[in-house]
Amino acid sequence: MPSFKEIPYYQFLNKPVGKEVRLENLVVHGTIPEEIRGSHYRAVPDPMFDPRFGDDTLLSDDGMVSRLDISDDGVNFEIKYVQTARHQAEEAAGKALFGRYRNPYTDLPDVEGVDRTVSNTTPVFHAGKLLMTKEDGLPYQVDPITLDTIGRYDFDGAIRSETMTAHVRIDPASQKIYFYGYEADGLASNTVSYCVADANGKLISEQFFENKYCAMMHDFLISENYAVIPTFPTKADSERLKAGGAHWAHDQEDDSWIGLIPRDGSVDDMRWYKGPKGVHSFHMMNAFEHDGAVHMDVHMFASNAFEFVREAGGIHIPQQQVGGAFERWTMDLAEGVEEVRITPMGPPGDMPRIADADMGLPYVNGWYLTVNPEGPPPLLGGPVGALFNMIMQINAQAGQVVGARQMPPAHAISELVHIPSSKEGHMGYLMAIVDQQVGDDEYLHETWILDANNINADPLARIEIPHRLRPQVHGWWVSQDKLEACQ
Ligand code: V55
Ligand code: FE
Repeated sequence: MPSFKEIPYYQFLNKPVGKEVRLENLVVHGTIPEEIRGSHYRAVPDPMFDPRFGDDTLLSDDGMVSRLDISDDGVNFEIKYVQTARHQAEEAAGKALFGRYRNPYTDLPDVEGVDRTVSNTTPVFHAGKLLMTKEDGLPYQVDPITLDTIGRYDFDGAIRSETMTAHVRIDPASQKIYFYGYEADGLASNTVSYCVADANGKLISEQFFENKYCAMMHDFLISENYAVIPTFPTKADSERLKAGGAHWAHDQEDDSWIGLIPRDGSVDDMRWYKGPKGVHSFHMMNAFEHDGAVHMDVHMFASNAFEFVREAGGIHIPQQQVGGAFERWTMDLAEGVEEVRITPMGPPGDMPRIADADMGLPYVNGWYLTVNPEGPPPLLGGPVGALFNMIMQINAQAGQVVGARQMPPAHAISELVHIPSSKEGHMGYLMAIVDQQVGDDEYLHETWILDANNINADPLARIEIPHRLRPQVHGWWVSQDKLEACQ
């Protein structure tokens, strides 16, 4: 069994922290605006035990839930493991029991039938519940105040899908939550569930459709009338899994597809549009309808952004050479149109963020992160090995990048959350964890709060987090009002 110390992926910022932490009365530099009261939740993968295999573990690390709580009484920080069945089984055994990423055939026989999901991708807050999601299973519900795990969440027994992805979309007007699960009825299956729950979290619709192939469908979008379902040719295969191989292999030669489902209608009315061959995207910024078309703004890559997924498909492209762009994909609703139309909007990047109030609607402001090829070298860490060091600001109406903030040398920035402002004409606030390398294996961490009206100004506030942190995946902002309403 390889140890963390021998696996390149677990070095630098990716070194496992391996424990729960609570820190109180954090030091704040500057002033936290009075309208920022609430909690910043983050999903942080952090493995408790050395993995049984060394090469594909980056997405299988144990999920932890992190909360930065900002109130009139001060700022506190806490991080706890999500008590998944998998985490509990391994903790009881004192070692890793599960095998390769999404391949149960490689698990030790002791854990046959135990839920393999690690709840490490997005903390989703809806209808007063905090759900820790991972696309290979159902979420785990966590108490938003204590961070204690309540249990596996199956919508009061209503959901039939075996999976729910980590990217959901909440309609700002109705507060309905739209989501889906792929491999919905088993490993490497083509069956996808499409689900809607109402503002109270009650599942009101679950339908199933067959996809073009079994694809890694990480994120999707809603527009006013459609669910926008992207399919890119990163594929699973049962035979490969049975032989103990990789769950995913990218296929550079197959088509990508966008499916439009009438958002509150039937999957039988789904319409498909063909996109370019071989491309892949993890995250989409927003979709909206305009001039008889559905537009989606998306972070596209020329291949899968994960090296282990490219390599499994025999694609040997060094990480820095994958290539991509921030693009607008347009699906014309006129009869007879069968292909997407693509317009470039900006340099490649990822981790898009918009205001919750803009979801699915024509919008102006959006932000994302990138590694500036002309900037200082990025910090090492995160799932692809290099961390982001630049914030990009877009104007979606103009269809272009309108601003950028370069992080200082030896700094990295994690995914932003957006916090709305009640002030007229104010674009709100952006908040994220910032890492700084101060020695070979020494780091400082702060939460920065930026004024979205001027992302290049000094942060309004910097909150010191005096403990080693591992890079997060996604985050979620929940206002104090919403937290109090669920007590
Ligand atoms: C991603 C992350 C995942 C996963 C699949 O960022 C894709 C992409 C942290 O888990 O399981
Ligand atoms: Fe994601």
